[in-house]
Amino acid sequence: MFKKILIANRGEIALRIIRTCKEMGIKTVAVYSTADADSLHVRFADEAVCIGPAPSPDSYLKMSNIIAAAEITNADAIHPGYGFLSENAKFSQICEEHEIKFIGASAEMINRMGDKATAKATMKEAGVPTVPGSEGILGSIEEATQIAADMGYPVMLKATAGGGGRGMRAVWKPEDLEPAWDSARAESKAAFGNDGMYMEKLIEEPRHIEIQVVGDQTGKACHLSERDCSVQRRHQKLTEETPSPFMTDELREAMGKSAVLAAEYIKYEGAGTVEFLVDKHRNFYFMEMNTRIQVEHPITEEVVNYDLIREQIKVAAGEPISGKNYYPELHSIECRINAEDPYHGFRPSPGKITNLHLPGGHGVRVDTHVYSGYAIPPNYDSMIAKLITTAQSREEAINKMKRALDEFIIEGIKTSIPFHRQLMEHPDYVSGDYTTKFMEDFEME
Ligand code: MV4
Repeated sequence: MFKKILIANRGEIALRIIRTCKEMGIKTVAVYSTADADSLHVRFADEAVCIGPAPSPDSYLKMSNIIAAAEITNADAIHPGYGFLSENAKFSQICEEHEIKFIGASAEMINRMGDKATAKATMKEAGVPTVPGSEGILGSIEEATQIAADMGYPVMLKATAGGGGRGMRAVWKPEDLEPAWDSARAESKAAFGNDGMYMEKLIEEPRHIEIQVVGDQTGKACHLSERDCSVQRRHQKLTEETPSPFMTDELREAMGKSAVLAAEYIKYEGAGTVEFLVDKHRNFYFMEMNTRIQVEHPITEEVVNYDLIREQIKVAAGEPISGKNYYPELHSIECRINAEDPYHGFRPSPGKITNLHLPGGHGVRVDTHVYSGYAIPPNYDSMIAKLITTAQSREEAINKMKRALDEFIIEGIKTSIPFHRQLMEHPDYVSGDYTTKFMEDFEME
């Protein structure tokens, strides 16, 4: 087992990892930018190394400084968390070359799942359901036109180097295809240096339901059931829940089996997430595979009683998984509390927290790094806390969420708490009858 792990991240996820390391008797090294000198992950770690100034490219993305910090503190592993370098193949490779265990996917795996057309082709070979569409990258607009005509509109053009909604265009009519082709390729070339595009039949009003998987070094994988992440705004998840209100036992079995099939086919090692699109007939299709721990992992932990960070560390150290799958015994909801103003287009609201009171009580978990007097730096993403409520039923989890949101006091900045409070009373949310289109019609009162 590792003796010392460097956490190459900040904020709540850095704290989350430090907590599990402490429980496992593993020493921890925090890295921080000058803007985070007073951040809690610095205080909670056994050691801390300043790796540069506030801008991420000069600190949390500066691979040389992070590797240097690992060398001088003699860390034997690096946990990247999510975001930053967590899915950076070059960083994974550099860790391997320095004989520092990267607690994440190999460079080869990151590249394979990071190229969306390759990931999809791999899944299709494995026998995982995929959306009908082009066989890989489109060679020309003529080929795109032919495939769209054969499939019928609407279709979805996607950038192979994209993901998370970037470089994607829905096309409803033949005359719109070429302009969409030109603009999507230009956007993808500019953003990723790669203009490879593929095409799929457009799935109307899909749900985003993802399956948590864990694979070990023997190539065995298990699943830990689903998370419904359909409530998103501009491809930013706002709230997630498990079990999905749209799930049935047979759909869960089928999706879980597909996710394990996918992970075992690629011999996936570590914690991963297989994302699916689910249509109104409960057909499910592979969307993307994420090779990192996700923001929303706590709701899974709460309903199956399993520490995902602990399992990531154990698997990275070569330990086998038990092999059994995990099914929700409870219902859990996560609300992402962001320093944003929901009454003004969710625009960022950085600043100093002048007063903070966190909710508590049975079934309430708050994963956060903020404290009263903490100044939120403008350099990083706006999420300041994750509020998770867990209960025997969805109705009780919603009631507990409403009560916890009412208890949650944050003064000095605007937050998305009022949005979540209103969401918990929205008829389509309460009924569970929502899709990825839900936020298009949502209005703050
Ligand atoms: C789709 C789709 C409909 N049909 N693919 C969005 C980001 C990336 N994960 C893929 N996404 C989509 N792919 C086909 N063939 C609709 C979306 C989509 C979406 C998916 C999940 C969650 C939110 C979404 C918001 C808009 C579009």
